[in-house]
Amino acid sequence: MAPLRVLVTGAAGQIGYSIVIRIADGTVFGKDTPVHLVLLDIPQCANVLEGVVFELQDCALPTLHGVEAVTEEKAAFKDIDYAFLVGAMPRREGMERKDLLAANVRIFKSQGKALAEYAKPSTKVIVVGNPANTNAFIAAKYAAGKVPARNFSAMTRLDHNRALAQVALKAGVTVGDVKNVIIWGNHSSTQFPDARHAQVTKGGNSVDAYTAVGDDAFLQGDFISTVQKRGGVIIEKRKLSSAMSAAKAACDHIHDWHFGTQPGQHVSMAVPSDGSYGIPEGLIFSFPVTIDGNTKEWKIVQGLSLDDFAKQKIAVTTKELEEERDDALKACDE
Ligand code: NAX
Repeated sequence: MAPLRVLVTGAAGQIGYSIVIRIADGTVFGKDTPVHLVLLDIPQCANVLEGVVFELQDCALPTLHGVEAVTEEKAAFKDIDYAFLVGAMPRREGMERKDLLAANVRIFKSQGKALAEYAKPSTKVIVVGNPANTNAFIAAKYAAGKVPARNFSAMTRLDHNRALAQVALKAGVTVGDVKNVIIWGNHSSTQFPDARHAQVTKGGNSVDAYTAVGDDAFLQGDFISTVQKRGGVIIEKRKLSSAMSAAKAACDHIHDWHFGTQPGQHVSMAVPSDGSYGIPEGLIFSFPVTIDGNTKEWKIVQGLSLDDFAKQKIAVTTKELEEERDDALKACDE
């Protein structure tokens, strides 16, 4: 079997350091699937990247058939099957939101073009670098005609995993007993973590999360704000942003895209909207999705009921994403 060619950008960074081992050791694509890892970062990080390559070699992993460090997009994107786009321009002190967006538009425009020019048309892309949804939108725009938009996604799986954990803690079960929470919208503080359709296995029975938790005020209050603000709390405590949990979530996302979701389960993934739930078409919006492991195609879960509370929350995150998209499109032309 030819090894899967997997690109990680920003591989000299902190998420990069936690992600590469899980891809290389078979956690993401299985213990029987050989992988060739391509690590991209900016030229100033070439030495750090080389250190990561050496460490991966020193891990002596049978699934890792090759690993290379590159600092140019052409070499990075050539013939890849999967891309973890983690690298992005971080917000520096005094930087306006508009400047940050413009810097990231430049990066993801260039990477979108590189995907179109060098990658396999079947390449599947997860964007982790922030603002993740809008970065994915820009990359997809510039890869159009070669890599279909539905092969682009942004990560909200960390928010999804945080939501599972919060429900489990409150219901007094382990996280494996909770499924089908939903993150709607943007990977930002406007996201809507929704437990209305979640299920919990308790005492051998499957019950809805509202029954299992028995505290509606929590699920419509602290639960939502805890998940929305978790990233900030981690920075406050660790003085660094989430890395271990972000890397694990990115690996969960691609694992499920590659192997499919479990029967009766959905996961949250930001994907181009097809108009479902009234979300404008093309917006990269986090939805509940199921994935067929044979075709590797995702489908947005249809027919979930949304009450006024949910509709209002979804409207807020939709508006934010539309504004981000419009600002990014303006920056594309500048
Ligand atoms: P780090 O600053 O540790 O690493 C980022 C790396 O990207 C650096 O090594 C940098 O040199 C590299 N880089 C910058 N521009 C690049 C380019 N054009 N091509 C290739 N590499 C480039 O950040 P880290 O903590 O690893 O976070 C990475 C990104 O993930 C950030 O944008 C962060 O905001 C975002 N996050 C997204 C999350 C999500 O749920 N979607 C959660 C975690 C994380 O905050």
